Amino acid sequence: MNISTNVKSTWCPGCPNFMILAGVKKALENSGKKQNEMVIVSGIGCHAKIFDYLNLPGLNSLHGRVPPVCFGLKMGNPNLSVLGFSGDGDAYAEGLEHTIHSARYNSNWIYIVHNNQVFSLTTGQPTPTTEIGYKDKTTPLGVKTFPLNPIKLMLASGASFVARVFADIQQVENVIKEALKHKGFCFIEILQPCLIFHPETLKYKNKIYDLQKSGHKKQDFQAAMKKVEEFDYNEIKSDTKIPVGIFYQVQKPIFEEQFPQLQKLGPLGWKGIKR
Ligand SMILES: Cc1ncc(C[n+]2csc(CCOP(=O)(O)OP(=O)(O)O)c2C)c(N)n1
Repeated sequence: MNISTNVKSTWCPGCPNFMILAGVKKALENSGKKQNEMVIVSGIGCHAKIFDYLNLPGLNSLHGRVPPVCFGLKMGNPNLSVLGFSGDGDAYAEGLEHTIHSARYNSNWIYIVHNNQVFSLTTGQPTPTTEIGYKDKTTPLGVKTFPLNPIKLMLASGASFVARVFADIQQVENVIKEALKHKGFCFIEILQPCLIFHPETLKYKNKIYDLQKSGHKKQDFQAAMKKVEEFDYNEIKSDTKIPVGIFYQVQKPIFEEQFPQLQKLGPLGWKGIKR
């Protein structure tokens, strides 16, 4: 299966979003799923352009509203594999409440957040994960607030699969493959340096280390909470090592599986039901 499109890319040359796209394609094309068994949803921003480059059904939704659209799709047809794509502005600013409740609901879909620690499409304003001191034309005196740690937030909110990877083809492919096997809400953050507005974060590439290779036990909540503390999104210039991989994975009740009427739906979802 080939899920490429002929749409000309408008990402900046060399943008790590190209790596994310390549990793997503590899994972989905080799998933054994048919094109009409998968649905993609995007927010608004540079990340959202991925919608144009994947030949899959879906919705290019509103800024910050990826989770309710994914959740709605899952309610309409629980047989679909649903993947949502957001930016950090999308997921942690405008749409933060949806992100939290998605973790709590544990509906079986995959949320992929391209975190470049700025609002890139609108030319680099700070988001909730931008480091203290970052300056742009809207914040000439520099950011004064400590960044949010989204991994910690997702763990605290009850997510059953919490991962972070760097925008590297292999890492993205591997984590999506694992997420496709998981039953429940999967939160995947991808560290995606923005070469234009936040190029310092490119150094993350040399600071990451693999949680699974280091013996981290992903079913251990306390161990995950401890690992999360190692990188706080503020020390982007220090040599602090950044753990990547699956922080936490457990089986919890899945929202849609608790409704018998949803279990009866065939491949067409509600569309296949005679009323
Ligand atoms: C409701 C709403 N608010 C604000 C905007 C303006 N807007 C468009 S893209 C964008 C930034 C997106 O940043 P992020 O989600 O981090 O994605 P990135 O561009 O960095 O991939 C904003 C604020 C919008 N389109 N809709």
